[in-house]
Amino acid sequence: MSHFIDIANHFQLDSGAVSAESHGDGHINDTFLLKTENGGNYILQRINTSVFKNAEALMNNVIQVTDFLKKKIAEAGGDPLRETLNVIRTKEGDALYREGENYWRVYIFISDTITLQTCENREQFQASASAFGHFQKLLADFPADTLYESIPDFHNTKSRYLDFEAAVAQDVCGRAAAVEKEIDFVRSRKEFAAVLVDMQERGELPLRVTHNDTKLNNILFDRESGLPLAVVDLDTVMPGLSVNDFGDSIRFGATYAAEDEPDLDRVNFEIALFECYTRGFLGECGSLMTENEKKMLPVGAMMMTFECGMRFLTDYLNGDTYFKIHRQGQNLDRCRTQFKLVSDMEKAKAEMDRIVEKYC
Ligand code: ADP
Ligand code: GN1
Ligand code: MG
Repeated sequence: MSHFIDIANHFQLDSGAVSAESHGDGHINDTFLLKTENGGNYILQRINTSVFKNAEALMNNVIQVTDFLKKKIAEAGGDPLRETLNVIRTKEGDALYREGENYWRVYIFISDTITLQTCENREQFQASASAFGHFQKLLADFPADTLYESIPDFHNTKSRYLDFEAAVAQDVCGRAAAVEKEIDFVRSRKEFAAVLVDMQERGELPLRVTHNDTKLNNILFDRESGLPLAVVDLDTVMPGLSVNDFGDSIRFGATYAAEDEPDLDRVNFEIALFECYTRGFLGECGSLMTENEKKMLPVGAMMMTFECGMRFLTDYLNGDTYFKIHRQGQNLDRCRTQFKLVSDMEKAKAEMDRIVEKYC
């Protein structure tokens, strides 16, 4: 504890740090709620440098993006201190504090908010869609070429497939034999994995500045109004496909089950939630999207769900080195929920197409 406080005191806080408690349910960074003598609240994060190889370039992205968003929020009469992340610098004026191999950063804690680990109702999910759609719209004229690619090939499902095959071949933990069913599930969709990447390479889908990690718990909802207040976790903002931002929200939120629910009978793709999200997302940024983008939204949902399941399986085979786990087998459970959702979506594809058409 005192170590975290020492780290925190390198930043320009309102007064001395007094406590740092583990906070949130992110799978990547180490996040702490930091409190100070004067009652100040901050988020202290240790950046996961095995995932983000260049913490300095990453923070440069975050600063550029948040400065840009703050201007837009202020122009619209919003509160830039609550509606996006605000970086607190070190006493030397840097965006990061480096301690050996570790890189730390501090944000203003956006108080009186909640994060949801599963969707509770349709209205809430539709509101989250508007928030991510609005985020996409705000970044429509952000200069994409100034962004560093914080994780190369992040949503390149073709290279994700190769990573998966490498993990099966190496089988470092001897786990492959017991997950043959899941391995076959991925292999039988090898061609599908290429669909969106190929379209982008052929120029049929445009690259935009996207969030790339649009799960529900990366939105802070105002505790009082229940409405989305801020989109957080901006580490993966970089050029990407709008259909993937849409799709990643669907994979996490269009079910009432948790991402790691072990009982697959409880994991169902909810078409009504898909419809709410489609309505909210297209309502905000549909006018910016091309016909191909709109048409491929259901494929985006299937692709992100498939990709995430494949990534969880790959990590399980590799010995759980990427996604944080809190119990044995958690990445395999996460993989299975995703594959159950993919199967459901495959059956519901015609209905998803019809819904998208309705809101275009
Ligand atoms: P990870 O990359 O590990 O997912 P996040 O940046 O998403 O880390 O942070 C983890 C959680 O911490 C978020 O889901 C959210 O609940 C909370 N959080 C992050 N930033 C803030 C903030 N500025 N104010 C309040 N809560 C925050
Ligand atoms: C990670 O950081 P977090 O927990 O918001 C991951 C996403 C996955 C998600 C699965 C940088 O998101 O890509 O979809 O877990 N983020 C990174 O829940 O890999
Ligand atoms: Mg997160």
